[in-house]
Amino acid sequence: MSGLKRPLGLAVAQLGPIHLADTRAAVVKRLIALLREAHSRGARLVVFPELALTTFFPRYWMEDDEAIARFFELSMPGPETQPLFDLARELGIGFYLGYAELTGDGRRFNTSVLVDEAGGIVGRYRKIHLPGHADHKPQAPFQHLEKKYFEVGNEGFSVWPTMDTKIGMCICNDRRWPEAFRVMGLQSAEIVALGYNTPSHNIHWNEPTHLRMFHHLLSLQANAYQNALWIAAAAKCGAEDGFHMFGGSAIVAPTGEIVAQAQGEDDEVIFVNADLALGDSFRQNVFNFIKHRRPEHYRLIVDRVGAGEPLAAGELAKLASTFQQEG
Ligand code: CDT
Repeated sequence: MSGLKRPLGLAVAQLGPIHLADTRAAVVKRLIALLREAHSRGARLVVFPELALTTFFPRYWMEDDEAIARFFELSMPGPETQPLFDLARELGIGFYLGYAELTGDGRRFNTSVLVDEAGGIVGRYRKIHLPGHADHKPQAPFQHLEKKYFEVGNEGFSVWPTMDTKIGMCICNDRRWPEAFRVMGLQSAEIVALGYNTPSHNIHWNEPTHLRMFHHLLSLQANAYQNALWIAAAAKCGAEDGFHMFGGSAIVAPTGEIVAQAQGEDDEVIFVNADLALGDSFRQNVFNFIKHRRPEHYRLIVDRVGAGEPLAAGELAKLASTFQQEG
């Protein structure tokens, strides 16, 4: 007897580097080994990283459509990923997998899927907060071309009732935006799965290296606590062809505490027998949304994109007075 009220075996499968020369088949073999390990440790759900099938290709400037297309999947599962889905069904374990999606009509998204214990896709998320740039920066040590290679996701931040819980998904840079987690919290998410690839060096400004890891963990811990949910975050990390990305894969409880963290920068499974009921007391007390939220005073969050001038006295109150509460 575990003594936990609603236990769910939750694993994160961190990936070490994937180099340009690595084949899909070799990567899927690694994913399969990690899935087996997660299952042997009691996981019902395992979270793989963002763009888990290839190297983090947005670091490379490419103009040729064919060169770009080789990093994308035309179907999920496809011939190379089918064995992962087959094994998940055989073992009865669900997973989150990030990949580059090329749609039938030629659109490109940075996507993740949620697969249930029967091996079926129950959810799809297309990354909304795309960092980086779309232009070539020849002076930079590497590129971060997510704005060139992907469209902004068009399906919102959904939450899927599955595996006796409610699971939301987001991808990498999304974790820095509280709005993403609040939208999922408002749909009663109990777990948010997320994969990431975070370069250790920020090409946009001279950010001190130690802040990169600090802000990663800070974002996970704050968003888990403020929305009373579990976050399972999986890195792809280490040096891919010499370009380093940090690890720090973690499972964070609704208390905001890190309850498991990867030790290195290679393939590694971390696991927690998560009590889904742990979020209940937060949801019933300090973060009892229906009781305490004041959305009439949050109007600027959706009305404004960038930071603007302070509003004149009375303007905020006027905005609040026109707020329409849902029925
Ligand atoms: N993959 C991804 O979203 N990475 C970003 C790096 C931002 S620096 C341009 C992240 O937020 O971790």
